[in-house]
Amino acid sequence: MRQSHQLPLVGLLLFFLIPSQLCTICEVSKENHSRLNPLLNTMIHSKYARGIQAANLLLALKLVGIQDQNLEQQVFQEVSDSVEKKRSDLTSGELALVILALRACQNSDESVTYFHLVSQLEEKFQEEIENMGVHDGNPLTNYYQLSLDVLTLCLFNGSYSITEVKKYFTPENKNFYFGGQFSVDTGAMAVLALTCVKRSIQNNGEDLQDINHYIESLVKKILSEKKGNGLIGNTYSTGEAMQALFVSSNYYNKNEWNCQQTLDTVLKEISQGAFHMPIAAAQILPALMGKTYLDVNNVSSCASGPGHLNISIHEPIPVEPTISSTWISVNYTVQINETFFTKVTVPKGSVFLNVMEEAQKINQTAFCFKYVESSWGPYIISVQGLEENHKDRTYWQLLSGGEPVTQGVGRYVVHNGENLEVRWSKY
Ligand code: B12
Ligand SMILES: *[C@@H]1O[C@H](CO)[C@@H](O)[C@H](O)[C@H]1NC(C)=O
Ligand SMILES: *[C@@H]1O[C@H](CO)[C@@H](O)[C@H](O)[C@H]1NC(C)=O
Ligand SMILES: *[C@@H]1O[C@H](CO)[C@@H](O)[C@H](O)[C@H]1NC(C)=O
Ligand SMILES: *[C@@H]1O[C@H](CO)[C@@H](O)[C@H](O)[C@H]1NC(C)=O
Ligand SMILES: *[C@@H]1O[C@H](CO)[C@@H](O)[C@H](O)[C@H]1NC(C)=O
Ligand SMILES: *[C@@H]1O[C@H](CO)[C@@H](O)[C@H](O)[C@H]1NC(C)=O
Ligand SMILES: *[C@@H]1O[C@H](CO)[C@@H](O)[C@H](O)[C@H]1NC(C)=O
Repeated sequence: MRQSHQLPLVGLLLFFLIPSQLCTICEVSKENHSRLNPLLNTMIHSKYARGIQAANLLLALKLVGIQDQNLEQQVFQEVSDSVEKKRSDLTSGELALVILALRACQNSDESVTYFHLVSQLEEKFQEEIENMGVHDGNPLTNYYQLSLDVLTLCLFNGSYSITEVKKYFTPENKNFYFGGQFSVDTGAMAVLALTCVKRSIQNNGEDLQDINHYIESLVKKILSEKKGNGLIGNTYSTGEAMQALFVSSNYYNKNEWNCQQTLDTVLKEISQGAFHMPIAAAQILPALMGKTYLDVNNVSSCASGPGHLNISIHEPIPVEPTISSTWISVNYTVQINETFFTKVTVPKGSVFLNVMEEAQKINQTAFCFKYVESSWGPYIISVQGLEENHKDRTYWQLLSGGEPVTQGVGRYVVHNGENLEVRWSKY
């Protein structure tokens, strides 16, 4: 009786005690390293990287072991400056990224100067938790950032409560979804955070079992977003999903994920210019070199050596302006409770933003809008004077043919006859 009850448990324990070396990591082979050059060029020539974008770049470059002192100094300066300028304004996830970037691949004795940043992160994480307590479970920011917080606190000896992690990171939590759609980026970041937490748990108690269960369930959700071509979620979540799958390979079967296929598709997308934005390049690069954010506090894993990226920096391939003298026409709709529609004519090669600008010229009342610059480019904050509101979880969603687009207004290239829409939505 006792035995039959215990045997499966022992099996379960053995299963979860299998060392992390089991990780199946597929990475771009040495012969194919040159295919990463477009990413590196984009990152290295982004001279005007600011704040969070700079932090993402520095983190990625350190992880893949690129030694370019000048660049590192430049990005380092950007990160430090932005911390000095607006430390108290930084969101929790911004601060977490800054810490990850500054401390990545550094011996812990060099990092004494950053100690106060970690304690500030502890406070900001608590503020997120408090906000969830009084605002219907909504954090100040989002779960992508809360995951970055836990990951960073866990990696750099910050204090956080496992009980709170267990309470707030249940896979069913609504914050893993935007408008009913599972956010692969968010789930992947949570898997990285929970994996760090799992590794830090000393005894084999209930905590370990629960965290294991969360990881398993999130991994399942991530894998269920795998597309026929191997992308996971979309082009821009695939890098982070790969990182999550690298560190969680004992939670799924080999035949559930063909890493090589994912890699091949990403390489194809690189050659087609899909990662021509520094932050997009920075988010995909570590995974392609077999690295994850869990490696940042492991100096020997970061240190460059044979087999590491041998970089050849070229001048960036000029992106020939595709704007031509051919004109195309698209339908443009603003959807609130009412529908506002117009037909817009723009030069071939125009982006979503150009269409919105043209529409605004046609009818200022119906189509006026505002945007702010962010690490991913222009972000639409208001249309017709109606402003997004974090407390109500409202935002302006971008769609084409009724489907959400995977790029912002500054990057999404429009096609002749397309039905574009900005929709007042909730997440
Ligand atoms: C949370 C989130 C959102 C939230 C932001 C509000 C909130 N509550 O935080 C919501 C749901 C509103 C959102 C909306 C959109 N998002 Co979003 N979002 C994210 C996510 C998961 C985390 C961002 C974050 O907090 N990063 C950490 C902090 C520290 O960095 P940050 O730069 O300060 O973060 C801010 C910006 O990223 C900004 N933001 C969020 N999404 C987008 C998208 C664009 C195009 C821009 C310019 C800015 C922006 O909001 C963040 C919080 O202030 C990322 C995933 C990722 N891999 O980065 C996707 C991500 C950035 N979003 C993406 C997209 C496509 C969108 C939408 C265009 C989707 C759509 N079809 O409508 C819209 C933006 C439309 C607009 N108004 O311009 C893509 C961008 C890909 C690309 N190549 O441009 C990402 C990478 C997800 C993905 N894999 O598709 N998003
Ligand atoms: C965290 O603390 C442990 C033990 O207290 C120490 O061995 C480890 O080096 C520390 N890690 C960092 C990144 O400071
Ligand atoms: C290099 O990439 C190509 C195309 O993705 C692939 O077919 C080939 O096997 C790769 N080479 C190696 C050595 O992995
Ligand atoms: C650090 O990285 C090295 C090289 O990748 C690896 O062998 C080692 O197991 C890692 N150590 C930890 C604690 O993860
Ligand atoms: C890096 O590239 C240079 C020139 O392309 C070559 O001479 C050198 O041997 C390469 N180093 C490694 C470690 O592959
Ligand atoms: C849309 O209509 C609903 C129900 O009539 C109303 O409560 C809401 O305020 C309207 N929203 C906007 C943005 O006009
Ligand atoms: C602009 O749009 C508003 C709202 O649909 C409409 O009432 C107005 O007549 C339009 N103005 C012009 C000049 O078309
Ligand atoms: C665009 O709008 C026009 C009406 O002005 C409509 O006839 C056409 O079918 C729409 N285009 C598409 C692709 O739906």
